[in-house]
Amino acid sequence: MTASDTTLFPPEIESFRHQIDAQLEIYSRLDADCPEHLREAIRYCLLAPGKRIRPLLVLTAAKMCGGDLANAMPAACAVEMIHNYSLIHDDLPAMDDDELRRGRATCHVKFGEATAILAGDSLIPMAFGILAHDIQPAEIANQCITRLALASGPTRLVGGQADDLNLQFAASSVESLEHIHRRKTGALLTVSLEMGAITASADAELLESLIKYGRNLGLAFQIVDDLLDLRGSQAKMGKRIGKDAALGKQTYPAVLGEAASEERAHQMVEAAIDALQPFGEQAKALELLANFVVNRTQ
Ligand code: GRG
Repeated sequence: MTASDTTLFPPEIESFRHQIDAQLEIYSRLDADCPEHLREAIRYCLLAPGKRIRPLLVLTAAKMCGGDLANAMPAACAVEMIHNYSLIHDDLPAMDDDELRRGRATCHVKFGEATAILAGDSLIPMAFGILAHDIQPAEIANQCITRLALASGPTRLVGGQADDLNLQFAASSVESLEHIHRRKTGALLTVSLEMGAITASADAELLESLIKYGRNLGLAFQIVDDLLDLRGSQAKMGKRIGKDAALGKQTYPAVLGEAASEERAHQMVEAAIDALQPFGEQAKALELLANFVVNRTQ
């Protein structure tokens, strides 16, 4: 089963998901110098049925800024690769120690820990190589590389994950929770929109409006993730739930309560949609994605 075998969105967005899946399949073929076991692990994770939210944000932003989708597709695949590496490593025994992801055994359960580490490792240079090689012109590729490197590095994705894992930094206020999640969850969502806009050579106003949308969407996404961990369905989510509470982890519902968390997620989505005013009617697809994020059950 690939991501595109499930229907989550209206047809025009589903058609993007099919195109993303097809391109990820091509990018993960890899030549004979890649050991078979490693290739299999990379493809098992990358082609598993994820929602593809980040690549959809890249393509939708590019389209709204009048860009060429073929030039945005490498950025869409690159951010999905970075996201997948982070999931593989997050699931390892040294981190979250999870056995289920996207409805299947996690990478280390299926292929062993060493191969899972290497599959995650592989996806990072693959992502940056694709940006460098497949986006034109070189100046645009360079901007995408710089922004994705920042978003996935030690001050954003990796730093947010490090603080989240470190009980010394256990968040106890909304501010400290947001500081973690702007980096751990928000940075990759926001850079997806940035790269889409950049591949379309968008002006500063459109780029800024997308960044604002991304920041709000990122927080809403995390709040909903926390709520789903509390009351979602494991079958639908395709991963173990109820773990945050079992670990006594500080989450939005733990800090704010369920009702206030839900309200905050809706406020964030409204703020995200509000930020799209410069796009007028063109904003519809991102409005839809924001509403999907807040109402999702998986
Ligand atoms: C290992 C550097 C490093 C970072 C890990 C991925 C991650 C950071 C943590 C996973 C824990 C978690 C619940 C993060 C919050 C939101 C998130 C990234 C959820 C998973 O993303 P989805 O829902 O997944 O888009 P799919 O499978 O649909 O792609």
